[in-house]
Amino acid sequence: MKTFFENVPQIKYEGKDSKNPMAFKHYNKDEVVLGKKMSEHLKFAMSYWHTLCAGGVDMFGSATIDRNYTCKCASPLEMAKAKADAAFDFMTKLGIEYFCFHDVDIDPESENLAEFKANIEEMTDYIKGLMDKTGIKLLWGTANNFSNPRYMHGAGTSPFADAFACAAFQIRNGLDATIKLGGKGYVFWGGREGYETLLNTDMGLELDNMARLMKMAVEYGRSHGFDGDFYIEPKPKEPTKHQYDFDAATVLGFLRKYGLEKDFKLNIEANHATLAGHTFEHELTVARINDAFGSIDANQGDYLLGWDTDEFPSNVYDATKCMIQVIKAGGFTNGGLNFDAKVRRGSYTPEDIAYGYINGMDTYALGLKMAAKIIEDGRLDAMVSERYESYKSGIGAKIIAGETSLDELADYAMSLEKIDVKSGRQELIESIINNIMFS
Ligand code: XLS
Ligand code: NI
Ligand code: NI
Repeated sequence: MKTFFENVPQIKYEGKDSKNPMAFKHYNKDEVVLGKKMSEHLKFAMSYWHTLCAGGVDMFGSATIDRNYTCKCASPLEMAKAKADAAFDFMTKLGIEYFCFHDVDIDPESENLAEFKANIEEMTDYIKGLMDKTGIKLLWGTANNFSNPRYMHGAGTSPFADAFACAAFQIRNGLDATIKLGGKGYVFWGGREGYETLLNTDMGLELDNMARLMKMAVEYGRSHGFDGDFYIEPKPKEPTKHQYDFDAATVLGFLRKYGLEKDFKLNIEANHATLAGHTFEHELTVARINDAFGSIDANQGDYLLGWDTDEFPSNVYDATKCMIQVIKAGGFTNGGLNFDAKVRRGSYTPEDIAYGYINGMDTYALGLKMAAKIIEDGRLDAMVSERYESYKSGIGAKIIAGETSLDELADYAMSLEKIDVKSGRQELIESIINNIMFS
């Protein structure tokens, strides 16, 4: 029988000199880097939505990718099962050990909420069978609380309690599905949780309500055996003009205000970071230094476009800087690298999806190796440590220990004959990094 990914063979590691487009050049899953296998460092996950569902629709044109995984004459449930078969075939061929999904990605079109719930139950039974057969695991689950018209004014932040209740219904299903499939993560990405104009918006009430919904989700999850991490995925804009989960720092403030910081970590997406006017490594660092580093949506944006293009990552510098942060955070625990990435609209063949993943996985394998080289080289860390040398003794050590006062510091400053401020050496550091990466 013809299968969707029939032209995608089992992808193997062939090394950097290989010219075979259907082979890894850098991702060698069992290769040990810094004492751990590459596959354990990277924990790659497939995004169900972009990989199996997105057809390439944009506001100027219809789908370019055929998303039928079996005869169009099949029932919606048979279609959804064929899609799941294609998903597991693809992951097996690529050697991807995890996946992430929204409730609606696996669900056939349903007439009403009761049918939706029954379909999710049947589909998660089916997917569990595929997971048992292949050994592939669930990284995280989530609910799509943004596409349906009932969420036009938001879900958890909707001014309408009925829409809020529907969001709760979908979150309960999403959590049930995640628990059933053994997922260790549950994501909140607030697609419509924001506003267009403050002229019609009670921001305080909306944020309080979002927190109420999250608290209920935590209570439900914890009392039904979910021991993984809840994540918030920050994004500053798109689809709403102003999204409440703007960036990592904003989300941390929200979590602390409502006492949610123990249950929630952050899922940092590269393209969302750049939309917020930050670098990817900035967002990862904010998460890490606040003990909130959880998981990553690995993709990249286009610096010339102001929206979430969700491209497959190919920028090795960014992947290197990302992996330095992952290593510094002690690696992933419940999280991983989810390719929240899609092929361009004109790349409409199933093989293009494989090329996207192969290069994405190779990019992160390179990033991991480069990050390890930079850390093992030690010059960068030494230069950073030296830059803060003045806090290791004298008045600096007193500042760190909290053993001084504004009076003492002011007197100290007045006693100085020469103020000691050294060069930041940015250009030198940049040349050292290139030297390590390309040596
Ligand atoms: C959209 C988000 C979305 C989340 C999951 O911009 O990245 O894909 O990862 O809802
Ligand atoms: Ni994402
Ligand atoms: Ni995104």
